[in-house]
Amino acid sequence: MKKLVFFLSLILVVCMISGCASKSRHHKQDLPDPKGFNAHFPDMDTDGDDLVNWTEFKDYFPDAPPEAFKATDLNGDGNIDHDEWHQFKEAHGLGHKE
Ligand SMILES: [Ca+2]
Ligand SMILES: [Ca+2]
Repeated sequence: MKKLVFFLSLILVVCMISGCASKSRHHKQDLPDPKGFNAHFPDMDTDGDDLVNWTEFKDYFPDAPPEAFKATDLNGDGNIDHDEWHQFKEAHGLGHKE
């Protein structure tokens, strides 16, 4: 639970740094706008190995700090796999169409 709170604050910071509020319409005041991270996995996985490494992540989200990548890489193997990405999206209510 503590981890989740940390993670959510991290996303908020990431959101502010990357200025995602300016990219997408901000209508929910109670949540950091996670739409800046609502990417399709294959769009980030540019070399098509079904894993998103830090370089690919950084290419896709140039303003993202390493902490955001580490937080998403749940098992800490240095890559974000499909499952981890989906868990990240679900944690932010992005897994389902609104
Ligand atoms: Ca890849
Ligand atoms: Ca991983």
